[in-house]
Amino acid sequence: MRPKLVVGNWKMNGSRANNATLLAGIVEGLGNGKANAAVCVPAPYLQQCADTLAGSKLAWGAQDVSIHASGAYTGEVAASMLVDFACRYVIVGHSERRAYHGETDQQVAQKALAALNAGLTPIVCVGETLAQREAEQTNAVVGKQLSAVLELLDGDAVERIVVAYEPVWAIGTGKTATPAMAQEVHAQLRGQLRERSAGAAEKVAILYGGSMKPDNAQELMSQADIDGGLIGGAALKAADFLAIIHAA
Ligand code: 3PY
Repeated sequence: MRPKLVVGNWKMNGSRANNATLLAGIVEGLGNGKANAAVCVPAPYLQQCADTLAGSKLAWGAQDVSIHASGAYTGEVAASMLVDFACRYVIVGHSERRAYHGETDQQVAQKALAALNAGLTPIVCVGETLAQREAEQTNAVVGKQLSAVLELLDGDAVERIVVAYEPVWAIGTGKTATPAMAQEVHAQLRGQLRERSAGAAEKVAILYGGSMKPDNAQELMSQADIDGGLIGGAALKAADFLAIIHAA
């Protein structure tokens, strides 16, 4: 049985003052819950996480990473730098990065590899647009996105990734895939992992993202292949985020 994982994606939200209240509220409410939990925050707040979360049950991470190790790449953040801030996770290939920064499947795969090489856990996001779903291309689109990552990773490195299925049409829209719709895609992704390695299929957590909220979290996470959530807006309120973690 895979442990559940709930990760907050703060996106470009936060301030030192608000973060302090939010992080303290989450840590206080975590209690002895079974699920693992983490927050992926804007890079400038990683030090604040390292300072306030060290020794707590809440892990932290970033929302993007460079494919390069160092050098003349203005604005980029290397995986080794995230390790300096004791990050455990980094999100790669979120649909907002793919859409607004033109990230390709191959670049996302290289980001996942850079993260793994530094000892981080990449949370690899895949998902289809509404037009792609309506054209019945969901399986092909998410399959290709995951394949690009699997092709680049050697041996058992695949076992160290986390996958997040986030239908683009459910991000920031309030629309959520039904549990059955999400489970169908998660099962396909699990099958794809199994073709690569039975061990990876058993170990890799596949999270659902896209408007997961306290009122739909439990039903989504009770599906056989949904191992947790990547949470957007609801991760910005301690009570909502905790309700999702406790529903896991
Ligand atoms: C959302 O739920 O809006 C997300 O994009 C989570 O990553």
